[in-house]
Amino acid sequence: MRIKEIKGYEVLDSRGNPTVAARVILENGAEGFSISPSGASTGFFEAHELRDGDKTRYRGMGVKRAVENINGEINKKLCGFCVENQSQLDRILIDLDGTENKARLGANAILAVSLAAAKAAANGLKIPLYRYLGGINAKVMPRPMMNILNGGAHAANNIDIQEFMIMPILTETFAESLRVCSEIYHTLGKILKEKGKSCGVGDEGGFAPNLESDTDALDLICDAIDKSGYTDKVKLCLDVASSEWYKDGVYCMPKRNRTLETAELIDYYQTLIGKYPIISIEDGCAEEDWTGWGSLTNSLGAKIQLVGDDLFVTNTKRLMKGIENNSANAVLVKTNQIGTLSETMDLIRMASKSGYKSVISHRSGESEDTTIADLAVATNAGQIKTGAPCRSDRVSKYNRLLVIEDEIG
Ligand code: 2PG
Ligand code: MG
Repeated sequence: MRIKEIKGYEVLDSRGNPTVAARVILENGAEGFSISPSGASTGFFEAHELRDGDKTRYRGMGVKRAVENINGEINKKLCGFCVENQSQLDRILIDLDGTENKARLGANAILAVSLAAAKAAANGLKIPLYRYLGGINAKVMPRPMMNILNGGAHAANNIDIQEFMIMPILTETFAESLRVCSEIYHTLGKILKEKGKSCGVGDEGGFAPNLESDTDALDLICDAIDKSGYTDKVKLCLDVASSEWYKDGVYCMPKRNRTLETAELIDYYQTLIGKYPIISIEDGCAEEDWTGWGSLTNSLGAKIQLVGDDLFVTNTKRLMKGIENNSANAVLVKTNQIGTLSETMDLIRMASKSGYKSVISHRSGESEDTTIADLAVATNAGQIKTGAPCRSDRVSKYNRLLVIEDEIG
């Protein structure tokens, strides 16, 4: 199955900002189409998202240059290439770019092509993407880690913690997990309404009210779980996104203007875990605070899941450092942090070999692209974080998983 043509497009993401789409067309007529997502609380060490910087278009956020790179150099290089050879195709893209962080062609351009190529191959073979990527071993439906209350960089409210998520732990199917989460989401909406709080939503579809404190948010969510009839059946997960707080060696929560030393922050988590059914904390320490991550993992690593997002940025080199230093015990997986499908799958393999869990994740800026749903099943990752049951950019992934579950049984 040889590539006939690759086309790039400037399209919009869920925040209405430009992003890159790619279409890979094969000589046999099969095609694949994919759209790169885009983050707001981006890690410093992520692959580079190429933007035009031309202030006369989209406030400088246009991606015409990245699209031109697809239509020009990338198309020229990959025309005639056998699309099933994904790792070599990704290697060619990496070498063609020639930089450490994909800054020349743009990780947004490279990723869209990498994912579209995999989809074209799957379509050409007439098999679903999860089957193409995972083979006969693709069989584990992920548990949703569902963000129902937004704060931090994802909402214009007064909450410093970025994501408050729920995870059903006793459900037997994905469909049941989704139903439970959706019911709790609606109960939370009702509670907020009764209290006269805003039911407007943040970037990932979770509610984004102004509240007294972060614990106020946790109390409301626990209340919603109880009122929905799922006490003890649903646990809580947080994405603190603390890289956003870290400055000059201390953590300053910007919205409440509260400053904590690393040890105080870990104590704060200890208190929260003692009081609430929290089973996972993401980015509990900042991307550069390796010492803090060591202490955090020593203190809490045996009790709960500690997920590295900005810390690892889906990069095997950084994950290796984390494994060697006993930092975190799980990794967040975002395809656009690294920029190719093969590198993403390499990371998941490395994590699994080292006893680290993987959580497949969306970005706060998303689209109708559902690749991560297939990726979660293909890699048997077991967990997916893809926002609230609200807004099609989030719901499309859940809906894709419902179809996959129906197919694999
Ligand atoms: C995160 C993500 C996704 P963003 O921090 O985990 O929820 O947010 O895409 O803004 O980095
Ligand atoms: Mg995160």
